[in-house]
Amino acid sequence: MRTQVAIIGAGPAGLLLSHLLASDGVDSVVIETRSRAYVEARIRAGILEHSTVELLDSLRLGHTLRREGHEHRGIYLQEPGTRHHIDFVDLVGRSVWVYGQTQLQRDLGQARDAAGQQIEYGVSHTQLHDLTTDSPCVTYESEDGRDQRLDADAIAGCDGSFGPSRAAVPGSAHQTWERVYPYAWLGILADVAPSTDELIYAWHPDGFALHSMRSPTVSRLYLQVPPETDVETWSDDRIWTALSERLGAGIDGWTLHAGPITDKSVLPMRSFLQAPMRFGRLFLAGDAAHIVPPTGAKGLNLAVADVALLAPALEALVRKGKPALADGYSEAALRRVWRCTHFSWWMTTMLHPTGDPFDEQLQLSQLRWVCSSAAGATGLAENYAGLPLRS
Ligand code: FAS
Ligand code: PHB
Repeated sequence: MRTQVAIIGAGPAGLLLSHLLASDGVDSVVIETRSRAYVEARIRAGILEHSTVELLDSLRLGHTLRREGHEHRGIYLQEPGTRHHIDFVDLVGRSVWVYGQTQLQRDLGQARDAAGQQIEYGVSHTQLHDLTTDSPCVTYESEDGRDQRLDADAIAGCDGSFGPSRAAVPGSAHQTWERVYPYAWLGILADVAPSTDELIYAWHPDGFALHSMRSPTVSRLYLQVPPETDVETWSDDRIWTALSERLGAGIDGWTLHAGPITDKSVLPMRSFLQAPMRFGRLFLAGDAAHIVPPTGAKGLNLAVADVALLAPALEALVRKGKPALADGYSEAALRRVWRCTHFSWWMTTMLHPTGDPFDEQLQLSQLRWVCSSAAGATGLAENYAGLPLRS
């Protein structure tokens, strides 16, 4: 087969990129190792930045989001006894939307179906070849067991943190940065109405807790646990007790409503970045190039920002033979990636106690400054609600 852009990975980055390329008249083929059902069922991100929603609206992909999603003005930051609302709309005029990645994945899949996009699910043995030529290709085994070769003008590595694209860049041609945090998140999905109107990020001496949600009847909550935690050691009762203590400590008149837990998992916390995000005709986007801890709700939104930059660069390269945008892609993408990497690290290290008394006083001082200073609150709001895509 031949196409203009071979896209590896049918997650948010890969599907949105194929949509953006098609709107620019560029053909692509998407190959995905998992089944469509698996990809669409993965429970991951829950917050869409202002810029992400604006982009989806501009592509006429925001209808279901605006019908089923929930716009939030801000978040609550909390320490025992004090819950403080940070109002992004008042501070920076931008809101965020609660809309699960599973729902966005479904919307993108339906839009690509309607456009007749070729997506091959269930592939294996994906390999990238001839990346430093103008005729790279991807070989793989299709679901029916046949060996395939996909020739392209460019390859988009949208295959996440464990895909082959990142590793296809020779060690001599890239630099990586990594920070592994000494804690993880235990996340639950529960069939119970949220006990809050907007997200609560709570610092507590026992550990961080986050109250998010997916709908008026489904809550999404997380609590800090040791990094190697076995999720089976946390019974439902133990989870609700810990969440209730960490989210409710000293908050008079507030209680956390418990309910049936329908999903439970432990999410490790790390920051990772590989640069440059390009090697020859291979371009990396999304988790294939960078990982952020979920505290800042940036992972999915960064993947969107990457492909919003990559699509016009690939259009200029493969349709018009103009390489300038493609040559500038990595540097432009990395400016936002490092900004979001810092913000995610800052939110994470501010809110997760490590048992070090000095660190904990610094965390509380920082939290109290953000909650009491317009400058501090505006800094958080600007980063959490998201900078304009072309910033
Ligand atoms: P993805 O990982 O979503 O997609 C990559 C795709 O490539 C996958 O479907 C994979 O199967 C496929 N692939 C891999 N190897 C392949 C191969 N060899 N051949 C073909 N295909 C291959 N972000 C937030 O903003 N907020 C959150 O709350 C949040 N929570 C998260 C919770 C969890 C448990 C995880 C794992 C991540 C979370 N994230 C969160 C981050 C997450 O949402 C990612 O940022 C987002 O999925 C990135 O999208 P992609 O770059 O498309 O990568
Ligand atoms: C979620 O709803 O899954 C979520 C929200 C905000 C975060 C992380 C996860 O910072």
